[in-house]
Amino acid sequence: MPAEPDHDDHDGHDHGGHGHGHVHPVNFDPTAAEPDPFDAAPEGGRACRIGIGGPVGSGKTALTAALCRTLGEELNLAVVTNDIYTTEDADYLRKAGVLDPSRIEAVQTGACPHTAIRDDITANLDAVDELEERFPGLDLVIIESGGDNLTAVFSRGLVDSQVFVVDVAGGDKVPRKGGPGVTTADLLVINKIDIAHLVGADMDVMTSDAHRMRGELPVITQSLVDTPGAPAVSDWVRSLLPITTA
Ligand SMILES: Nc1nc2c(ncn2[C@@H]2O[C@H](COP(=O)(O)OP(=O)(O)OP(=O)(O)O)[C@@H](O)[C@H]2O)c(=O)[nH]1
Ligand SMILES: [Mg+2]
Repeated sequence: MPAEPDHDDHDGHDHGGHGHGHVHPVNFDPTAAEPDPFDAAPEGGRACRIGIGGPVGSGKTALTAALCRTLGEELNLAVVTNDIYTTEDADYLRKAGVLDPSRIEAVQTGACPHTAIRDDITANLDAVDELEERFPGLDLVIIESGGDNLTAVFSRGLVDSQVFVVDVAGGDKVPRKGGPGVTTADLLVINKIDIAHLVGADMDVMTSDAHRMRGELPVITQSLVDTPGAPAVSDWVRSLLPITTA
């Protein structure tokens, strides 16, 4: 790039201005692309953080367990769970033996779960820091939100990418009801398709509504009963991580 003209202001200090009435940050590069909010590649070598949110009982913990089983051998992995009053989900994951118990941290939110993943993320950031200190070189931290409603999404200050899990039991209307979880999450998972026929949920309607609401963003339908390793979601997670040559 050609050298820029002298940026000094009258007081002799360089404030990054360049003579057209406004100030850019010191390293501003007008030719650089805007940062992609959906790019999960972590900065500075820290662990990639993936949030898993969605309504109560949709299968967030079951998906977290499946990802631990499938990816736990190949990745340096840890989990943070969120529950309102208990440590139920962390206890479940520890008991299920999906990961070394010390790789699982529980946050008790004490209030609406979305507060702890969106508004005041301190407790979750502390839990992630704790895990990163305990396990240097972590590749991935999965943060499971407490069950909430269709408006609950993670702050981009907490996670690099987020998965929103809905299930068929709520009826095939759920995707078209929208809300930021359905429309903006980096991945929408429609879970429990094995029981769709029992609740009269039409999978064609659910998937076409989901794609209509989300544009190019991906949608995965799955049953953790039929495919307990969550292969499609595991592949999606792998696609977010820096390529490693084992
Ligand atoms: N049939 C069927 N049941 C499932 C599936 N995935 C999860 N479940 C069951 O659904 C129930 C709720 O699953 P969880 O993983 O605890 O749901 P959750 O979203 O973590 O729930 P909260 O954290 O309480 O909001 C459990 O009994 C699971 O075994 C699935 O694909 N098919
Ligand atoms: Mg759970």
